[in-house]
Amino acid sequence: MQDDAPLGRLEDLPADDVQAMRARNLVPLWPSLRAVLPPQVPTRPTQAVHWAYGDIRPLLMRAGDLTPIEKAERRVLVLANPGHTLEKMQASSAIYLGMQLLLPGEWAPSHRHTPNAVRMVVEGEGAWTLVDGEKCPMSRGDLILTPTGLWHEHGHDGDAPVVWLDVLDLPLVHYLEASYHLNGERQKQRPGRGDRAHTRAGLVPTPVFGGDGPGRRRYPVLRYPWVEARAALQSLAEDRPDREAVQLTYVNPETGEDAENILGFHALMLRPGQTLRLPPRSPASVFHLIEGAVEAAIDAPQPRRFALAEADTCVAPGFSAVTLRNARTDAPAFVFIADESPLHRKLGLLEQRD
Ligand code: 1HN
Repeated sequence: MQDDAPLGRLEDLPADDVQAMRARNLVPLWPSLRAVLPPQVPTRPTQAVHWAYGDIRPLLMRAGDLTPIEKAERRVLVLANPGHTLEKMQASSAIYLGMQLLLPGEWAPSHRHTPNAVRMVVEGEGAWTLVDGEKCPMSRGDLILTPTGLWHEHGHDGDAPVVWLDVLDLPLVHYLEASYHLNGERQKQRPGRGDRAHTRAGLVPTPVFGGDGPGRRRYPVLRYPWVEARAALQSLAEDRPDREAVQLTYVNPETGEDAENILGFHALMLRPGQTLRLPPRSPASVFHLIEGAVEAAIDAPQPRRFALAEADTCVAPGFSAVTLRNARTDAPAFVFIADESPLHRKLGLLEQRD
């Protein structure tokens, strides 16, 4: 049978029949079948969109003047994809993005919720996030997890604004009717520097005597310092000049699995002048430029080309090829990538074309 043979339309049916069906909460499938199951490639409301930090920053600082933290809880400008309508506050079908501002001395109170979050620190020093009792200092480029169900609050002991990019799987969890939060008391900080327990790859803390350890935590690493990730990328690039893609994935070092359940996180280095083509894959991807200057070309559904400056963010829908070009020939570029790949892998939907 022809793949896209025309099917009967709603208008082909007597209005009375349609009305009788609808009155009983019944709908004929065939007029809508192609819309929900298009040939070859999914329909993607997600558009390729670029958010320049130069546009966001003044509006975010103004929000800092206009709205005290007590009136916001989290002072965030959401990076909303017009393809989903701005009201939906989503960057892709599963990804939420927001730029959050915390001013010196402010405190964003403790809560926990079902969606998973991460923070990618964009600007400023002296802020921290307390996650499940563990204090995670925030420096530019650090990735900090606040996985589903863990208490988290933010504070700021420094003297200049701190900004970070929030990435959550909120649109998916909300769609699943599973999104809610609980407010809590100010957390007690665990003693020590838990954020430093796993700082050497391949070395994992273990108890010496059975039953004597603190027990395995589902999320043993909550903070991935940028100095470590950047150094690892540079070693990889130097050591493997044959290798086209210099990429690290943020994982749980005790299981080797993705750092969180639903979204995946990666750090990519582009060598000076390098052009890298990422083939079309089913998940949508977010590209946030940590360092350098990069041109991103996204081929579908509409071809778009973005010049990314430091701290800029863009999203590419699934099933689109993305070509990243380091615009500098004298320095590497570093890109943080968030994607929907763990979700697609777990659902058996992960697919690559070409
Ligand atoms: C949230 O908990 C934070 O804790 C930031 O900083 C953004 C967006 C939607 C839902 C929860 C935070 C959020 C959020």
